[in-house]
Amino acid sequence: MGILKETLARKIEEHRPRTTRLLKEFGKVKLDEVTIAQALGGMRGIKSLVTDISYLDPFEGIRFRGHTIPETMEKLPKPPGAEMPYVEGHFYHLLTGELPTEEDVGLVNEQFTRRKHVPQYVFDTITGMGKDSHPMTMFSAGILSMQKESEFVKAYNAGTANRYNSWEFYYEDVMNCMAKLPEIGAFIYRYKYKDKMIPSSDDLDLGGDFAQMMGIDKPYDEVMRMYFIIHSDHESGNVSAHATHLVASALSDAYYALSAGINGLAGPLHGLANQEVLRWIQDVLEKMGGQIPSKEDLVKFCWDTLNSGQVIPGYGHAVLRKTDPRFTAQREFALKYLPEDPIFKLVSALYEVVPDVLMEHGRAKNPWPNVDAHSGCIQWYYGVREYDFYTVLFGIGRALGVLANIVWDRALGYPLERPKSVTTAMLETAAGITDQ
Ligand code: AMX
Repeated sequence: MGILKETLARKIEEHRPRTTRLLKEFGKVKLDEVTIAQALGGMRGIKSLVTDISYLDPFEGIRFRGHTIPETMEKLPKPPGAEMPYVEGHFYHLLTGELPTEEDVGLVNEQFTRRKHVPQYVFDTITGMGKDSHPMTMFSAGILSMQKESEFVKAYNAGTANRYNSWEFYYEDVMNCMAKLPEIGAFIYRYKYKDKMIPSSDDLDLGGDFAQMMGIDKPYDEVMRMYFIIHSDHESGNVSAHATHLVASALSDAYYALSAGINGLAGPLHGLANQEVLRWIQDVLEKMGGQIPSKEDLVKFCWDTLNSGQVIPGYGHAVLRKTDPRFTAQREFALKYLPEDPIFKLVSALYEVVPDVLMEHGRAKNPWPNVDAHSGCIQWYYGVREYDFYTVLFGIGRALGVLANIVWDRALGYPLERPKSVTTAMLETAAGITDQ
């Protein structure tokens, strides 16, 4: 057992009695009540999922293992001369709940290096789909193609996986899968838009290696460290996290589960919003003949979008009720590294007008920007202008959180997820409606 797995085993042993006690002694304590509006409204706000890996406060934003984004950035070890922490250290933090030392980071990096070789059939699966497939379809299919490698399935079929040790096989699958995702992502980019693949290097950290496989110079390595960290987890109810958790609850292995989560991330109301933001911005620029629009023009474009029945991408959130700190982290980076960039200026100008427009529109509960309002602009600046690729970057980051979560799901014995549905007639009866 490697040292990371040993630390995790210790943490799991320490944690299990807490869950067991809550279930045995306090199982009947009420956490929430469900209204008809919630049953019809996408289960917003119903407290019915448990994770200790991250928590999303509507006003403060995300905390990873109790740490805000600025605290996370400050406390995690960083490569020499870098401002952004090692992604490997963040993964250690998500998985174990402990802040890693430099040595711990090295151990995760070593694990990833040992496990990162991507089998040729994964590339064949992706290229076999043709270049006209969306990058998220390629990414999901690439992940799913590796399902036959699952250590959990081997143990399950051999009868050696049980309620107590299943997490160990999930852990092996999670580490094997996570180690390969940067190369699969970079391969999709290079295959679809560039001429040839750039091989992975064993001497770099995850962020640095990803940047060099993309073929982009510094400080793109810093961009990607920040990017993967801020996109990693957003508690359990969002579509990608919930889909991964739900599928894994059937004891489908990590490959099946992550592929499902990635499919959810590919929706325009979720992760695909980052592509939609850039598409929308390009549309605005095209209509303006390449000129930066005035404030009045922007207000008009916002209303045109709303009046045509579309949402303004990158704004609003199901839980957040203030500017997303993931937006703020990227804005601070952009103010430092690309303050004069025209797309950044446009993103900043939108930040000044969209909230007022959405408030006047009166529908969105949260008129403030989310993570996706900013992420494309930084990618564009560093030369990744193929915006339909952006959600793959989100997906590599999101995998860190959702994969850590399914290891803990098995460790704490969370069962098959199976909420109850009712009929419309039952809702009417509950509401006391008698005239139907
Ligand atoms: N533009 C226009 N209308 C919006 C809006 C926006 N950015 N955000 C919310 N609304 C509308 C909703 O469509 C809904 O309209 P309806 O009453 O006609 O059905 C109404 O406001 C109430 O919605 P809500 O309760 O505020 O939001 P929600 O929880 O239903 O949805 C979200 C949340 C993110 C899907 C929504 O804000 C949205 O569509 N935003 C734009 C897409 C986006 O940026 N998605 C990325 C979110 C972050 C992420 O997951 N990556």
